[in-house]
Amino acid sequence: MVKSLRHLHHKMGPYTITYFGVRGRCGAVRIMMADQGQEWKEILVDFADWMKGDLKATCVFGQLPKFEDGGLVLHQSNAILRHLGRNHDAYGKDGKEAALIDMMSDGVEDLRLKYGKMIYQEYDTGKDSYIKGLPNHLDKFEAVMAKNKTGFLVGDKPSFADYSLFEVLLNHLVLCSSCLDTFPSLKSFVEKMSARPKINAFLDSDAYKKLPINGNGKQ
Ligand code: 6SG
Repeated sequence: MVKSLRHLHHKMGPYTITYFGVRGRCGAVRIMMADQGQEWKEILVDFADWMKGDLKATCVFGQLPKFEDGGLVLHQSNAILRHLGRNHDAYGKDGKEAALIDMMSDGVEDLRLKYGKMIYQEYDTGKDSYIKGLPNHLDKFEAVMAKNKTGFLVGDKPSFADYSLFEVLLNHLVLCSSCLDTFPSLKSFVEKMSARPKINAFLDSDAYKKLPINGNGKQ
């Protein structure tokens, strides 16, 4: 009995995500866990339940996602990505690579925040100018990707920053399907990441496809 329970626990993996039924701040976390061969438990929270406030009161910053690794409870999506990076050797081979990965992750976060502001606050009035200005942000990632030549931002295997960039680029391709046409290294990065067998299977799953990108239905 103990043995089979352990087996079940092992199969589930030690991870649990508690989040709204969107990709949002968990998109990259889920893709990373899938690519690292992890299984995880999903607790989907609907907004009416969230509004009751009980769960919110237990969240460190009053927000989701909440992530559990056994007894460790984490909030903040980028802290979750970093934790997975440490657990699965996706945080560089040394301190210098880790620092560069942090830098690129913060660059992705800046883009994510601009994207979120446009989606949630100014979709109708700001979408066109956002798309117009996009090359000025994407070219920075293109330059790093082209310079490194391995197909990843830093080092020669995917780090948590690559999963985060990949996911934000997928969202941007939905916003504007031609946005990578002038960025060959980013285009090839997205193609290669999408073709990694575990990512490919995850992106093809109902669990992924049923979730909207954003909480307000805009994309
Ligand atoms: C919203 O912003 O999904 N968490 C969000 N909102 C609820 O009461 N820096 C951290 C991080 O990286 C940001 C956390 C993030 O982890 S994510 C949160 O907890 C709160 O503040 C975006 C998202 N939105 C969808 C959504 C469903 C219910 C609340 C948010 C309906 C749709 C939008 C508002 C109401 Fe909605």
